This record gives sequence, C-alpha cells and structure tokens, in this order.
Amino acid sequence: MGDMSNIRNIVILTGAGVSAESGIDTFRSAGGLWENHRVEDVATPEAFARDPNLVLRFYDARREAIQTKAPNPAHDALARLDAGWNGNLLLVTQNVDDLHERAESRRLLHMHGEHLNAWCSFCDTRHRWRAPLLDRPPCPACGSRALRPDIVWFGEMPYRMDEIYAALREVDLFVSIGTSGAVYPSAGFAQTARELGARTLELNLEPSQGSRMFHECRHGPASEVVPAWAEEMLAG
Ligand code: BJW
Repeated sequence: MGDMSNIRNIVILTGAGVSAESGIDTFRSAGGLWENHRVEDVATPEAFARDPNLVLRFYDARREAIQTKAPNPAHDALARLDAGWNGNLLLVTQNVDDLHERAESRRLLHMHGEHLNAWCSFCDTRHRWRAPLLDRPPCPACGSRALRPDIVWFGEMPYRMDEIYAALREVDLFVSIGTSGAVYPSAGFAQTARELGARTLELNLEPSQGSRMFHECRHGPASEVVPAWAEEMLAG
C-alpha cells in the first residue's frame, strides 16, 4: 500500500458487496430483478406513488430478511479498525442493512437510509421499525398513516452529504469496498478524494466500473481482503 506513515484520516465507503457473504443479495446480482421488476423501477418516489403496495411489499420482505442475517468478517474487521484507529475515520455505508452497527462500528453513517427505520412523510419523524408497513400502521408521533421506508430512492437527496464532503476534504486515504460505482453521488467520491490529494484504494470481488479511479485495487471476497487490509492498517 506504499508509505502509510502520513495517513491519519480515513474515509471508507461500503456497498452491497460487504454484506454479500452475510447472505444479502447485491443490487446488481441476478440482473437486479425482484419479482420481474428492475430495482430502479421499485426504488423511486414515482414507483411508490404509482403502486405503493408493490413497493411496501418489496421493502417489508427485505426488512424481514435482514433481521435473519449476521455480520461477516469484513464488518467485524471494519469495526476493529474503527476501535483501534487513532486518527479520524468515517465509515460511509450505502447499505441499508444494520450489519455495520451490529458489528459495532461507531463512526458510521448511512447515506442511503436504513431498512430498520420508518419515516413519516406527514410529520417528518423517523422511528425504529421492524414490522411490516404494508398494512399502513399509524405514525407513533402524529397518528397519520403516512409511514414509508426510510430509504433514499433514485432522484432523492442522499443523507448527510455535508458531513461526507467535509470528511473527504480532510481525507488521506479513501477506501471503497464492495460497491459497483454505478450510483451517484457516491460513485464520484473516489475521484473527489483523489483530486484533493488522497490515496485511493478499491477492495472488491472484481474490478468495478470505477476501478481506474483508484491508485490501488485488491480483488477477492470482502471477508478475506477487508480483514487483511484492516490488520495492515492497525499494524502501522
Ligand atoms: C463483492 C462481493 C464480495 C459482490 N466481496 N465484493 C440518470 C437517470 C436518473 C438518475 C440519474 C441519472 N444519472 C445519474 C442519476 C442520479 C442517480 C444515479 O446515480 N443513477 C444511476 C443509475 C446512473 N442517483 C440518485 O438519484 C441519487 N440521488 C441524487 O443523485 O440526488 C442528487 C444529488 C446530486 C449530487 C449530490 C447530492 C445529491 C440517489 C441514489 C439512491 C440509491 N438508492 C439505492 C436504494 C435501493 C433501494 C433498496 O435498498 O432496495 O441504494 S439504489 C442501490 O444502489 C442502493 C445501493 O446503496 C446503491 C449502490 O449499489 P452497490 O452497493 O454498489 O451495489 P451493487 O450491487 O451495484 O454492487 C455490488 C458490488 O459488490 C459489485 O461491485 C460486486 O463486484 C461486489 N461484490 N460480492 C466483495 N463477496
């Protein structure tokens, strides 16, 4: 990985590949299809307006499924790195599962929302939520039946972008793990970090769409390449 003595601030971006070995399908595996619908046709505000039951069933199934999954060695290694790294570290996940927090990563943000939250589009409150939404349960805060999955759909603004760009301005090492680089703005973070002078590293099963943007790429399953890299960082 070259000279690491001047690395203090790390930003890590994770995608579906980090949870693949926990048994959660990636978005673009299996042709990105769900009951013959393209993910892009379910994960939009327009799809929700057109056929809310379809969209709610899709998310109810996923919310239920993730609760049966467990973190894998990649999540665990990132939590160990978080606990042991003295400089700044920010784990930005695009994932909407809760496996990073179950592995006990602390410096973590979810830029595409969370399956285990429901968002009331009437009173704009968020609630930890494990049950289905298809039967339109009332919002615990205002009683309206306007709860939707707290997921950032295509065309919506990802969360906490100010914090992410603030971290990218200070970053010495940007690491992208298990993401295809197909979705913006996250797909642009590596380029931004690089232009600001950071080293960039990709860890992925195979070269991604944006591999050329990285100084270094390491290919293999996240459960192997992520622990190896994290131990290297902690060893200094
Ligand atoms: C392994 C592995 C193993 C496998 N080990 N690795 C043209 C038309 C319409 C819109 C646009 C357009 N051009 C641009 C846009 C904007 C749009 C966009 O990017 N569209 C693209 C399709 C082109 N983006 C947006 O709309 C975003 N909002 C936005 O831009 O607002 C304006 C704005 C601009 C600037 C600043 C701020 C705001 C919102 C995007 C929201 C994305 N939401 C989703 C939710 C899905 C719903 C759900 O959860 O069900 O987020 S989409 C989906 O993709 C999900 C993911 O977080 C995201 C990224 O996917 P990810 O994680 O990369 O997964 P995969 O499957 O693609 O890749 C898996 C990778 O893992 C692969 O590389 C494998 O090799 C690897 N892998 N096994 C290691 N074992």
